[in-house]
Amino acid sequence: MTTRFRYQTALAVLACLSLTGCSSEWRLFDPKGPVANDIMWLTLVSAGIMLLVVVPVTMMGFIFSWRYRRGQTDRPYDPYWEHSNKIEAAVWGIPIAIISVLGYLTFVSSHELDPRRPIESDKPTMIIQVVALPWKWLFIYPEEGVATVNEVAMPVNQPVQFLITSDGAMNSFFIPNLGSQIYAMSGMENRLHLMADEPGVYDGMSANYSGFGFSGMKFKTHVHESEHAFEQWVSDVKTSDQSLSSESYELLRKKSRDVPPMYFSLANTLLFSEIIDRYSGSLGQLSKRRLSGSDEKTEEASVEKP
Ligand SMILES: [Cu+2]
Repeated sequence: MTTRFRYQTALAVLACLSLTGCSSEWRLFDPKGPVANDIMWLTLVSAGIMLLVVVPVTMMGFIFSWRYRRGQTDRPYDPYWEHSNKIEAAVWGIPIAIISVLGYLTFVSSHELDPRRPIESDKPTMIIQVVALPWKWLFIYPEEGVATVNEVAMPVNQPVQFLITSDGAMNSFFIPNLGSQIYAMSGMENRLHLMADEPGVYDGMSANYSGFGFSGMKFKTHVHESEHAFEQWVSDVKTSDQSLSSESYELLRKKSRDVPPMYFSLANTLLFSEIIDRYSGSLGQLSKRRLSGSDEKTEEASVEKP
């Protein structure tokens, strides 16, 4: 590598850093809810504690190589030196102290930030069911009787329980401004509690590569400024001429890329559990048959006869 090339590379890296720095792209450090806020502080505090080792060691590298450099005369020269209680205390004591503090923080925050732990609030928790489809996100609001694709909405300061599954490949449900990512897996129901404390529109994504159309598998999270505004949104969605039933779901679950937001009224309130059941053993086979309308029962009945 020539000096000139090195210089140009350094400039390019600096330019990239200055372009991304301090913008809203740093979503993990721009929390809009209690969970994301706790995660940000946990990250900063842990990184800070670990820097207690990195910074002094880096400085010692420079200081020692200067203090004990060849040719200096005011420091003792001791080539047979072999033990120091001070150094032993530092190299064992500091790591033990750091691991203890980090261990304590990890233990406490693992319980406090447990995705299954409901968020304390005087409001009842709202339920949103999430299905990762190839390659789009389906959101079902069982209580409101609506469903959306690639757009999710909630009122501000409303605790939300997301019930998450996948109909196909594994994905990862993630709204960086609101906190914890969690996996979406077929045949399973994962749970995640989140709350937004500031109205706005936040990006959502999958944090787990799932194939060809993955890059377009994004959604917007609309945090409405009041419950009233959210109810207004729900009634807007309800007026959609599209309805989500077991039949229309079959069309929706087909592979498609870069899907714009879609609104549905919800015809089948049990759809979410039927999607999970598809992947789980005999129950799955039954619901699959019920969904497809085919009748293989006669075949099985004849097998059961003695
Ligand atoms: Cu799992």
